[in-house]
Amino acid sequence: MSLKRTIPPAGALVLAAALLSPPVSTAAPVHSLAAPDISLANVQAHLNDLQSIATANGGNRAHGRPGYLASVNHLKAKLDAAGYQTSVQQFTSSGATGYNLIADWPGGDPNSVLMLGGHLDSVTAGPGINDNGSGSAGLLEVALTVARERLAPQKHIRFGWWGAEELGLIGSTYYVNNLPTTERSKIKGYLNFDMIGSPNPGYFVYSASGQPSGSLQIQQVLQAAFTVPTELTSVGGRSDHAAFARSGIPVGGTFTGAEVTKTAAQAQKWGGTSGVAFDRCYHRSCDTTGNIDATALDRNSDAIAIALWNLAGAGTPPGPRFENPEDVTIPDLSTVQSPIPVSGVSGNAPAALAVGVDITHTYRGDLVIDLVAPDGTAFRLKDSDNDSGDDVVTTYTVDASGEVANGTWVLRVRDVASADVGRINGWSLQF
Ligand code: DPN
Ligand code: ZN
Ligand code: CA
Repeated sequence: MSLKRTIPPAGALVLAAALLSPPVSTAAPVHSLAAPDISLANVQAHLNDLQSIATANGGNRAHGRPGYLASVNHLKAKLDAAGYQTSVQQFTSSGATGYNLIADWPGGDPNSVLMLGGHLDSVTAGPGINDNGSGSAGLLEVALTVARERLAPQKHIRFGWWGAEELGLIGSTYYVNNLPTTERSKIKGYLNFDMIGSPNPGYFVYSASGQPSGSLQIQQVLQAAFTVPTELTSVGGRSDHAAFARSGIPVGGTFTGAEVTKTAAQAQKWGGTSGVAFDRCYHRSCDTTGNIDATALDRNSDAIAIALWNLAGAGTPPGPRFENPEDVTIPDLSTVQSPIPVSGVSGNAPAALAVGVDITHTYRGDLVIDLVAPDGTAFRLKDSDNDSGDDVVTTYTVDASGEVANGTWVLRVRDVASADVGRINGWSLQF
């Protein structure tokens, strides 16, 4: 509800503070969950690459076979080009050299690491496109998206692609067991993605039950990342999160099902075929690019990004927002102000204080607009000029990092020329 006032005589200095009703301040502790969409086409392209690597190397990407190291080198090149710090960790298993690929995204708190991973090796029977080209490709595309977005999260982000999972979680166990205790304690969470594109998919999230404390948050973030209903599953020791869990690191992950058959109830809620395995080609030669459900792959790839963006503190949660919605008339050749009292914000204002201004005017070139900090420091938002357009409806960004946040901020509007008038409809401060 706006209150109109009589316009005082022209030339009068008007300090028409809109104090008839107290300014409304609305704190908005809403966190930005906005993770970017992960391109399904790009994930599928990574799967095609892995299929080609298998085809060119005897039909598989298994530990100790050339298709495995070719897979590592392929991913490493993409990650290096995107700005990751990569390393290849070697180990020996069953008389053959195995490799873990580790990729660190520069930045973030080195003492607080969020790690995401999955195994890159296949069984010898086939190319391992769902198991686990799918998790590997989803993770790769999320990593490349982090780079494209120049993400600067609170936590340090690290990805791992494990070798020799199919021989008994060899690579991931080697990695965890060879981390110095202090490095292990820096890892605040590990998310595992092993089989995320099953052709007759289920939507499973690793249950936090029986896992280290802190796992429940990961479980809940992953559950919330899906628009389809999910079921909790106890993956137990069947994938690479197990070594992390044994070290007390919170773990979680997603899974679209392997050799187990889909029930009628599951087919009801997820579609697909009941009485048939989630993945009929599990550990078989037919685990090719034809063995992927694109929707499941898409949803799970997006879920990886949503979990990362949330758990890494990536979306900068906006600070509180304050506004004064009261109308203040702007007579000719006058100065008017509208206050916003700010309280409950600790420390200084941000370097990008967003000042939303909504002014109706018949000739905005008349207006000089300042934001005045509680201590009287004025920030010029707009000067007068010959701009004959009307109204000023915009958001200015002010570096107010030198100003204490709490106190009364003022929008000061000066009309410097005759013949055109207007009013402040309202304004806001987003900390
Ligand atoms: N660990 C998987 C494999 O590589 O065979 C299968 C699996 C994944 C089973 C996740 C249960 C849960
Ligand atoms: Zn697997
Ligand atoms: Ca005027």
